Amino acid sequence: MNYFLAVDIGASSGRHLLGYLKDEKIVLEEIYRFTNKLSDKNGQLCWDLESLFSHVLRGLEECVKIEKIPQSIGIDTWGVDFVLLDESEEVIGNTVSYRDDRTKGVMERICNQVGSKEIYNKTGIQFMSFNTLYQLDSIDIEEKRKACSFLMIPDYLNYLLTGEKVNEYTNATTTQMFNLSSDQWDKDLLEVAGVTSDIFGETKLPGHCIGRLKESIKAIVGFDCNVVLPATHDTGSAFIASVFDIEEDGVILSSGTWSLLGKELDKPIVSDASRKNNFTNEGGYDKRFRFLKNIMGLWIIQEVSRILDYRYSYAELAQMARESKEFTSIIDVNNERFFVSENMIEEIVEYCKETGQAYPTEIGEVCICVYRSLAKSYGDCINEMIEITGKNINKINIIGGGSKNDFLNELIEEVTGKEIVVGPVEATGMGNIIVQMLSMGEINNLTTAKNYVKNSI
Ligand code: ADP
Ligand code: LRH
Repeated sequence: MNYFLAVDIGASSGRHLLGYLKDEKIVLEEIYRFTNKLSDKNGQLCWDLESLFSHVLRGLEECVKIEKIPQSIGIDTWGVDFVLLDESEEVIGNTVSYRDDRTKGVMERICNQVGSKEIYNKTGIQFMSFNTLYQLDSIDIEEKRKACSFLMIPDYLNYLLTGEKVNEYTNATTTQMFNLSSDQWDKDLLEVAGVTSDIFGETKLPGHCIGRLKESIKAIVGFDCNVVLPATHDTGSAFIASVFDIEEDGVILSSGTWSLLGKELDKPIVSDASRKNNFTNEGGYDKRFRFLKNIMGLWIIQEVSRILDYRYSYAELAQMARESKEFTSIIDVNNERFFVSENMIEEIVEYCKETGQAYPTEIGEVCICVYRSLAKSYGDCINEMIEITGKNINKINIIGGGSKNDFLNELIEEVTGKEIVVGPVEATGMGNIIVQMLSMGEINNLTTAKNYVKNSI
C-alpha cells in the first residue's frame, strides 16, 4: 500500500490524514487532530506557530506508531498570513493573524493611492482588508528592513521540515501581490507594501517536490519521506476534491471557518462587474482559477460556541437551531462587526434590534439566525455569479467540516432551491492528497482523481 499524508491546518483545527487508493476510492484515515486558535500577544491577535509545528511533528510520529510510513507529505493552511525571516532565518516579530486590526484603514489608503481598478486588474483578487498586501504595509519599517525572506505559513512549515525556502503559487495568489498576466510577484505592489522583491522566491506549482526531511527532523519523527507541495492554500486543495469539474452547472461551497462559494474556471474573470461585486480569482491546481467570494462562514457559530464556553457540540447547536426554525430574523453575515467581536451573541442581538427585527432570546434562535442568514447570503452570491458568468447554476457541492451540518444543508436547499450534493467532508485533506498522488505517479490525471472522489463519498 502506498500512503500519502496530508497535514491540513484550518483556522479552527488541524489534522493529519493518511490517504491511499483502494478499489478505485481514495481512503482517508485521520491519524492526528489538534485545535488551532488565536491568542493575544502584546495586544495583537496571533497564531502560535511553535505549537502548530510541534503538532505537525507529533502527527508525523503517529505514522511510525501505526506502521504506515507515507511516500510523501504535503502541508496546507489558511491563506494570506505569512512570516518574514531575518538573516539568521529567525521569524521577525509576532506571527500576526489576519483577524488582527493592524490593517484598519490600510486597504482604503492603498486603494486611493494606487487605484482599486489597477490592483484588481493586476491581481484579480478580491478586496479584503486583511490581504497580505495590506498586512505588509502595516508592519513597522524597521522590521521590513531586516527581512531577508518572505514565506507564507505553509512555506515556513515546509522550510522547518526540509531547510528549503519555497514560495508556493496558489497561496502566493491570495496575497493580492501576484500578477495574473506576468504570472510573477508584482514588483510595483511589493513596493507599495514597502518590501523589496529579493525577499520573494520564484513561485513553485502544486505537485513540486521540495525535497526530503532534514536529518534533525528525521531523528525526531523516525522516518524519511518526500515533502511535496499540494495547493498549500487550503481552499485551493478543497476545490480540487469537489465532485464538480469546470464544465459542471454547479458551484462549490467550501464550508468551514469561512464559506468560500464559487467555481473553478480555466480563465479568470477580471471585469468591472466582478470587481464591483468583489469576486476573486485565486490561483488553483493546473493553472485553474477559483472564481469565488469569501462569506463570513461558520466563524460566527464558532464564536457563539466560545461565548457559551463550548458547552454544546456543533451537532447540538444545529439541533437547537432546528427546534427554533420559526425564528426568521436575518443578519448581514458579511458585516464587519461579525469579523471580530468580543461577544458574538450580543452582536447578533444588537444587530437584530438595530434593524427593527425580533431578536433571539434562546441559543437555538441565535443559531437559526446565523444559519438562515448564511443560506441567504449563499443565494445572493449565486445570483450574482449567474449574472456575471452568464451561466446557469443548478447545483451546490457542499464540502468541508460544515457539510456535516445536515440542518444547514437542508436550509441551503430550501433558500436557494438548488440541488445539494454533500461531501467530501475532508475535502481539503483529500485535495492535498490528490496532488501528492498525481505528483508521485499514483494517479494519472485529475479526471481519474475526481472519479475516485465520487466513488469515495
Ligand atoms: P476550518 O476552516 O477551520 O478547517 P472545518 O472545515 O474543520 O473548518 O469546519 C469546521 C466547522 O464545521 C465548525 O465551525 C462547525 O460549525 C462545523 N461542524 C463540524 N462538525 C460538525 C457537526 N458534527 N455538526 C454540525 N457542524 C459541524
Ligand atoms: C479559508 C481561507 C480562505 C482565506 C481565509 C484567510 O481557510 O484560506 O480561503 O481567504 O482562510
